[in-house]
Amino acid sequence: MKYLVTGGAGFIGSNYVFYVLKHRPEIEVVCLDALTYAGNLSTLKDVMDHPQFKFVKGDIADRDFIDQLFSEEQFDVVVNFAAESHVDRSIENPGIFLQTNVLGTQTLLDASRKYNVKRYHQVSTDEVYGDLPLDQPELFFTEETPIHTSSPYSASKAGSDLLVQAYNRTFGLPVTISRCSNNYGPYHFPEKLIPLMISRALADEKLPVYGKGENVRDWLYVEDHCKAIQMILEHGRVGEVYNIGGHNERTNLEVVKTILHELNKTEDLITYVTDRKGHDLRYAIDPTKITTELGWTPETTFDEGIKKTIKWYLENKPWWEEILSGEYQNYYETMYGQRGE
Ligand code: NAD
Ligand code: TDX
Repeated sequence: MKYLVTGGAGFIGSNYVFYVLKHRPEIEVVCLDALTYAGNLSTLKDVMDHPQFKFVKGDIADRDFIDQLFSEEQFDVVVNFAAESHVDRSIENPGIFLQTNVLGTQTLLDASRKYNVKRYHQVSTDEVYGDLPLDQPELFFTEETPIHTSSPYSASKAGSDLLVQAYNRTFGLPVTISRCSNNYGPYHFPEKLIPLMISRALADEKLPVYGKGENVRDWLYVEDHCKAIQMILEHGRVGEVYNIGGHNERTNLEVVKTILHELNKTEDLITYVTDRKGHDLRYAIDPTKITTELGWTPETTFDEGIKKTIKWYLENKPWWEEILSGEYQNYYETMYGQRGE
């Protein structure tokens, strides 16, 4: 079996590459990544010489290149992680989100059709369902929840999901879609909440909490997500959507305070800044379908996972310090300079 894993130099894609090489030695993995600001080749250094692994640099939206790659490699399975993934960037610059997330997905779907890929899997997000109110904790996202997006990012992910479903219905392409809640763990890019707060707390820098810090996210340790995707590929029903998440809800303030506590830092590092535009209030997944159909349950609780994650960031400082020392510095100034306290 030969897999194409797109976006494999990013956070979840790299963890998925490691998962497959470790647990499915019979699978050949070709990782395609454009190495945007979020893709980091050093993340893949331990698998670069693995006999079942190959890295290819390229853009999922480049039709000629994608056609040639599919023609040469004859993939059995495509797992599409490649995306612009940061909500705040989508508010500043929506165009690249449509280019990569929508047109890039379409390009991969066309090639998957032409070269008879046996399964196309789209890695999507719970953000396509919009948000839930803070005062009704009994509500959860199911696979039947209507698509109702808030940000250009989530709109672009919803657009790609709809295209994937259309290619299944219209052309019979064998597809599956997974919609996952917030991931955290090793190799998470330090623009996202958890690694941003860990790296800044370690440097005794202010921790910018949007609004009042009341928004709720349902946190999933990245390895649990990778395992779920593999179960969907091997046992999931073609044409279906599976939600992935595990009842690990926390307010942002709880998350930030936990990180400060674990690092022995004081809460006066917290600074409340202008809220994100259109900020989704609460995400919470009902994982009944994947649990009952495929037997998946998350193995790592938030309390364990956050400890493991902090340990990883402490032991792998060169990985994130290199990112913080480059172009990212301009990003932080541009994005947070305008927020004020
Ligand atoms: P990430 O930003 O860390 O990684 C994205 C990767 O895609 C990077 O390596 C980047 O170089 C690559 N890429 C971007 N544009 C590309 C292009 N045009 N062609 C080829 N490669 C390109 O993102 P992530 O957090 O690892 O998310 C991966 C996927 O999972 C995304 O589709 C995202 O929407 C989805 N997702 C993420 C989360 C989360 O909490 N991080 C939750 C649910 C779903
Ligand atoms: O500096 C910050 N301060 C802050 O309060 C940042 C970066 C975030 N936040 C808040 C906003 C959110 O309520 O923390 C929460 C999490 O923010 P992000 O890490 O940006 O994640 P989110 O917007 O929830 O989206 C994530 O989960 C769903 C991923 O980035 C998406 O790719 C995924 O689809």
